[in-house]
Amino acid sequence: MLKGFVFDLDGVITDTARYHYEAWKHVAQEEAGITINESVNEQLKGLSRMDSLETILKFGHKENRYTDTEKAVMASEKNDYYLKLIKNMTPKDILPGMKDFLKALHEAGYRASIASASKNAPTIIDRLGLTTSFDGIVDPSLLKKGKPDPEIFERAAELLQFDNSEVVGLEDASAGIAGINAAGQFSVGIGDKTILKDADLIFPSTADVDLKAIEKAFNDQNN
Ligand code: G16
Ligand code: MG
Repeated sequence: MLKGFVFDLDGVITDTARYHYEAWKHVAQEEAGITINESVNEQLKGLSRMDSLETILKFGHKENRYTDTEKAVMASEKNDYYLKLIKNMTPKDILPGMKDFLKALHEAGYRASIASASKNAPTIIDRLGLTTSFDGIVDPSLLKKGKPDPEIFERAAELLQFDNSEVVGLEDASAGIAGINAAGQFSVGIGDKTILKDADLIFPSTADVDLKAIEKAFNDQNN
């Protein structure tokens, strides 16, 4: 029986990718002389802060140039810059349709949690005015592996005290869909159907996400 929903944050609830991009662009240029572009930014989606930095250094052919301490300084500089950018976020930054979707699922008696790789997820959820919409937020610093590993999605279901078979996971990245599937949860992809082809159900955008359609697809698969 369907009982709860596990949400990715960036690309599902709000668009933080543009702020991550702006912050990394600044730090990569200033600290390492690396000019990143949109296609590098695409690869950073869903990656942890440190994995993002490693990806950028590799792109600039500087993966062996810096000590762990230097890398930690760069990552923390990026975060300081990022935190300044997200300070201006407001409930207006919730992606289209998601506020209504959250309202509908609560009215129907479901519970929800957040499975985001971001250590800043609680701050962002607060800025968006959505703190009471979620019954839990996974702490990514406690995880052994990032997406596509299922761990973060399993923890998010545990926070709700539901079994993986009782929750739906929503994601905009293919690594996230792989993680949801590996956790044994029903996967909902938001975005391009060729990229998210492994999802159990796909909506082209957040504005299209529909509770009734999810319930129907979930029940069809489980009956
Ligand atoms: C998000 C972003 C990633 C970012 C990661 C860590 O993940 O997609 O680009 O690197 O969080 O963020 P922070 O530096 O704030 O800890 P998700 O899982 O919400 O898509
Ligand atoms: Mg995402």
